[in-house]
Amino acid sequence: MVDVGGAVAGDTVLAGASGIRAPAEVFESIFVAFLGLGTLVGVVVISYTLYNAYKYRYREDEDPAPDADRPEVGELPEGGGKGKKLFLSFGISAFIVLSLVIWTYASLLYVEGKPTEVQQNGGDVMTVAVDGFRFGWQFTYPNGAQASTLRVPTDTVVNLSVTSQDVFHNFGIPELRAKADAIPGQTTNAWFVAEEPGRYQANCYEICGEGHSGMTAQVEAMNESAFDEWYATTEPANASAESEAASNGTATASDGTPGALAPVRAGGAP
Ligand SMILES: [Cu+2]
Repeated sequence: MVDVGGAVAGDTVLAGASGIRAPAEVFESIFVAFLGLGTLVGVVVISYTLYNAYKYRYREDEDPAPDADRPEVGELPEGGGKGKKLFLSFGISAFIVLSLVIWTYASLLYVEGKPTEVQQNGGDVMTVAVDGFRFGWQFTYPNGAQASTLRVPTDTVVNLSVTSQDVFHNFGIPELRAKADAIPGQTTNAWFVAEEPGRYQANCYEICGEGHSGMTAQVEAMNESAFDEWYATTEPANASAESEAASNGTATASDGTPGALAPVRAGGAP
């Protein structure tokens, strides 16, 4: 059950087609484990309390336990069997708590180190730079292309390298369990794997001004082939600015109508 370094059998149980457990799955299993154990402990403790409250209820006619070895002030209660019960309950609690701490910590280490590990093993990691500004997000792809919608291929480790151009922001895609601070002059990383094509919403999670609540971005997970097709049409931000400027020039020179630009823009990268 303890998943140190991510090479244990638990790794494959919840893995998608990418063979990599996404943070969403890791956090889901931590949540389910804590919820399950918390509920179990709650049921046991409350039931045992109620059972004892009933068993030792006040009865006018008799002392329910005449020979009971009642605790005295300044003495540790021994309970049944010279403190065995106490020892057992402390022991089980300590075991459960320690197991949870170790398992959770190992899971978090896995989430922290996975993109690096995948890269070191020659796997595909797509790193996208995320730039926060008041009030929006800009995504820069490995080829230098920029967009305001984050398009990603499914079943691929997407590593977000998040920073900010002005004040503190925080980039988060709740459904994919990816979230990172956007701090000017620093980069923070978060990653995710989108297993199914679909649309998600990214939000800002750091109050940053009057436009904070509208500081959202669309995230679109596409089939790998659809993504490749789209990605092939993108070009570096500088290059597209240059080519636009160039076509600007020719358009203006040829007929002098700014309207002639429209088809050029429509055909370019979104
Ligand atoms: Cu913000």
